[in-house]
Amino acid sequence: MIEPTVELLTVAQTGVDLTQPEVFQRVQENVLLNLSFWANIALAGGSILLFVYLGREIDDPRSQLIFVSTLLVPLVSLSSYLGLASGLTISFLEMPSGHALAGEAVLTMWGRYLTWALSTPMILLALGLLAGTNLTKLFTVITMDIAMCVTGLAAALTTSSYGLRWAWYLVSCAFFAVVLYILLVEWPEDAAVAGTSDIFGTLKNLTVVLWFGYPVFWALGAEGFAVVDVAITSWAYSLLDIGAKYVFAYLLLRWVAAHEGTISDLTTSRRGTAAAVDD
Ligand code: RET
Repeated sequence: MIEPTVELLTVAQTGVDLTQPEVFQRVQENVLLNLSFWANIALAGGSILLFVYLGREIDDPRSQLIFVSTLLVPLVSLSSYLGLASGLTISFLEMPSGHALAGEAVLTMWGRYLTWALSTPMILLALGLLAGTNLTKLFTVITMDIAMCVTGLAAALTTSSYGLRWAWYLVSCAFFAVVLYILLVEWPEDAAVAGTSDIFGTLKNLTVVLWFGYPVFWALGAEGFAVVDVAITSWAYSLLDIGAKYVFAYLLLRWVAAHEGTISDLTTSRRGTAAAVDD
């Protein structure tokens, strides 16, 4: 029953450049979409308070760095969702021929891809520090991850050719493959040496499984094959975000607060190779 309304509010007539107040109004009128933003804003706010509380007594510098990078995740998220809720980082883009919604202007939440370029490196920095990785792997994973987000943004913003949208998508997947390789092959070995295998294993599994959901929903949503409605895609991203960010961050910070000694030993024993970030 709600489908016609959703359609009407997420697909605009072409040739019409919507102003920011108009985009904002469309977001507000699409209750399902708007709720997916505000639920995450509330969650980000609550998480920031909880995380500050969890990290209040952390003294070790490496643990503090894990704490700050983890805290940045909900901080970026709050800003990201405010951008979406205000219509600032949403555009109606006309889809090229070949696309299921060719010729129609589709609501594109490009702000998501942009802010992922800031939040996902923080998740990886925290994970890498936990695994006791070296600077080379940390640099590699973070730059590849940023490249994944920026090329994902390019895929969403390309309106000249349907084929090129998918070309950008594939480039982004190639960067994602490098991130997965480091997460699944390199870091488990480092974590075993560091003595953080248990918690690293849990967080790695959570991360890998949930991160896979993002390219899947991109492909199914309005940006890709358009078999899933924009509001549903937005909720899918919002739910994935809850696991990939808040559950992840909570488990990590709870562990770090209780095992500061393990992280601190890691700094001392690997100084000169892995721990250059503390210098
Ligand atoms: C895109 C589309 C292009 C192909 C690939 C993608 C991957 C996105 C991922 C996003 C993870 C986001 C997280 C956000 C938390 O704040 C850009 C969807 C591979 C993996 C964890």
